[in-house]
Amino acid sequence: MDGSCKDDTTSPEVIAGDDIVVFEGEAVVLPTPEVSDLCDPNPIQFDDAPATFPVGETLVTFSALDASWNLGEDTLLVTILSNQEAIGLLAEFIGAEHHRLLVGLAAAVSSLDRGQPNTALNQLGAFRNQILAQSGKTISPEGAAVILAMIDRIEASILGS
Ligand SMILES: [Ca+2]
Repeated sequence: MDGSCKDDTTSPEVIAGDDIVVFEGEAVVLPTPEVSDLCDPNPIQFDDAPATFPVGETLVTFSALDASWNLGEDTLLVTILSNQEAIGLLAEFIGAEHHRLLVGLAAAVSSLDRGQPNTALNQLGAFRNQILAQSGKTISPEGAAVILAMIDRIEASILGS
């Protein structure tokens, strides 16, 4: 440390990283924050992330404490979407003009609301078949590919939650 660090009054700089949005059955992988300090090469780091994140928004604070007890902080927001909200995003993507397709998604949401994930998975499977049948017809192949990938992700989330 050089002379200017005899009386360090500058807090460590903490950069938490980007906010996170995942579905409820998916893992939350928090980034390693970037921490630097003008004087202390190795500030003590900690955060207040819960062991498991509830559905909804959780603000996580990353902190760094240097050898002179200066505290630096930064936050990021973790948003956990319920599987019903995930299906809602898919419905939004598909669009109201395909209202006949959306019936199957609404049924899956109702099943999840009633606590019947296996029924919801069956309904999503039927929905997948509808999308496959409409690919290249009322839905472009590119659009169908995006929808099918989202169905895969939602099914995995339901199985994981
Ligand atoms: Ca410092």
